[in-house]
Amino acid sequence: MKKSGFVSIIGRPNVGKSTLLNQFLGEKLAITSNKPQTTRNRIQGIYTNEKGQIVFIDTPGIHKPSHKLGEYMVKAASTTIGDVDLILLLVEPRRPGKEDLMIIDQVKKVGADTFLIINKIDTIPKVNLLECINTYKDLYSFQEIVPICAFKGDGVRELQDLIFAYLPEGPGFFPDDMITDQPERQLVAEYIREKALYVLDQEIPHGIAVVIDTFAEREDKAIVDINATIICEKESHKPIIIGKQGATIREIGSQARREIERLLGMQVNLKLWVKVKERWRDSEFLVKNFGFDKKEL
Ligand SMILES: Nc1nc2c(ncn2[C@@H]2O[C@H](COP(=O)(O)OP(=O)(O)OP(=O)(O)O)[C@@H](O)[C@H]2O)c(=O)[nH]1
Ligand SMILES: [Mg+2]
Repeated sequence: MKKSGFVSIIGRPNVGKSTLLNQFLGEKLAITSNKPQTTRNRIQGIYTNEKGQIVFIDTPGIHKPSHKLGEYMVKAASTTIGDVDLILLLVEPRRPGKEDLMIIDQVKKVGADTFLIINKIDTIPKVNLLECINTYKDLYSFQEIVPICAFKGDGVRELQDLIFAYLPEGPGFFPDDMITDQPERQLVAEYIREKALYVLDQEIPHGIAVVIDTFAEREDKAIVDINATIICEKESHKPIIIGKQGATIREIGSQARREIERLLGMQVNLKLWVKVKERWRDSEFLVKNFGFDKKEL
């Protein structure tokens, strides 16, 4: 009998949740960066093999929100906790911080099956790992504790077997060849945001959103024309995003274009624009309009 179920990946910002999702699926479904609060929406990734189907839900990092967008993100993550067959709680291999403890409290309340996933084990000596495991053991009776290195893939295969062992029997929820619920346009917007996070420096990235204005395949040629706008929060950010004679935005555009072409398997003509919407992250109306799920607001 095949197995199937929903598995939520939760944890504080920047622990490697999206990296793990991508590693599982072997595709870039969720953008990643070294800056916290990269993921803003719930992202579904579907993994199917001969054993059955795992529907992963990558979530925004849980933190203390300071604006509407943050509230939305934390809600999107927290509501998955009670709704899934299994929770993967990701942490870094060191002593738990305030946010880790807060998340464990939430997990305790629901009492759902939870694996503790200790990620980034490449960053510490092995002896410290044991200490870390023991500290976490005292905090909650996790069903399993699994050390991994998400970006190299170490431990991911073992984790997959453990997940199947815990999932209930049943048929898949989605077609075998489906790997995500995200529309192409959304993936494209996210790829552009990832490159902006990468190219821009510290302060600006948190305040940007990317909106796809037009997305059209030409009738006579295998070319897609895409117009997208990078929304920023301050007038003073605009020239930084554009750069000297447009150098910065050109760099974001050409890095994004290469990945979008790989995704769509087609030549892409990408045009990027920049617009200012002051304090959009604090505006319910604007957060809604930048592609976030209205149910969560
Ligand atoms: N050294 C090391 N770094 C890792 C590992 N896995 C992920 N990272 C890095 O950690 C950073 C954060 O990764 P993400 O996958 O974006 O983290 P996230 O938990 O999804 O973050 P949010 O979406 O902001 O909540 C990136 O720079 C990754 O390359 C790992 O196993 N080892
Ligand atoms: Mg993420």
